[in-house]
Amino acid sequence: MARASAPPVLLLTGFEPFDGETVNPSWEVTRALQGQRLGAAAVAAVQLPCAFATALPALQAALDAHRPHWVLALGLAGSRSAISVERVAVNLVDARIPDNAGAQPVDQPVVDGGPAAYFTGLPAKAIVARLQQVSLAAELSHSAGSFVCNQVFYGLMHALERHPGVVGGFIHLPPLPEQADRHPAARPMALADQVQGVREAAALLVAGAAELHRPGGRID
Ligand code: PCA
Repeated sequence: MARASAPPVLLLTGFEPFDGETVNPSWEVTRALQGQRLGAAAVAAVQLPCAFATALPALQAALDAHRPHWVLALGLAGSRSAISVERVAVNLVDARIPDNAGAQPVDQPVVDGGPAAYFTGLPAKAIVARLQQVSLAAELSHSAGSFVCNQVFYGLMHALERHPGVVGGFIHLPPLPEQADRHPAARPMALADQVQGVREAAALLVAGAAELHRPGGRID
């Protein structure tokens, strides 16, 4: 008997805790959504190591294993008070602190000979507008930094060059309330709100929502 065909996969990745912390909202959100249906998609959740040498091999293994139609990579931005949809990944690694394996590479490319940058495949402004509509703190971001998150974002967009039709991007999340002491400059966001924000973003991605071409840049 023919089996119903499996639903297309949305690969959701989150990072393990880093910098001596015991929790990372990106993994808490990712695992909360594991196995759920988001519109047409089934969510596959994968944890990535916060280590330059192993993060991209782990991402590639997840791409090979799940053959997703969509990829949403998440990370913590400890200084931010809003869900930040990243627009640009740069071909640069410059680590301010050591990663979880003790490596602290400085001024290296993510991909030797790769282009200087990639733009996100997400409808970034449409996602920010939707999150704000449902009263979640959300913003566009023009830099994902130069640590492991930017490396994964760049490596993801580089890998997707070879997979036309697969759409992906990166979103940074603010700290959780239990991380407030470690991140005094940021306004934390409850896990339930972060999960809701990522669900909304993923739903737009899976639905193929168009980008909103309205002003959203910065002058600073
Ligand atoms: N945030 C770090 C790496 C892992 C994470 O969750 C970053 O922004 O690079």
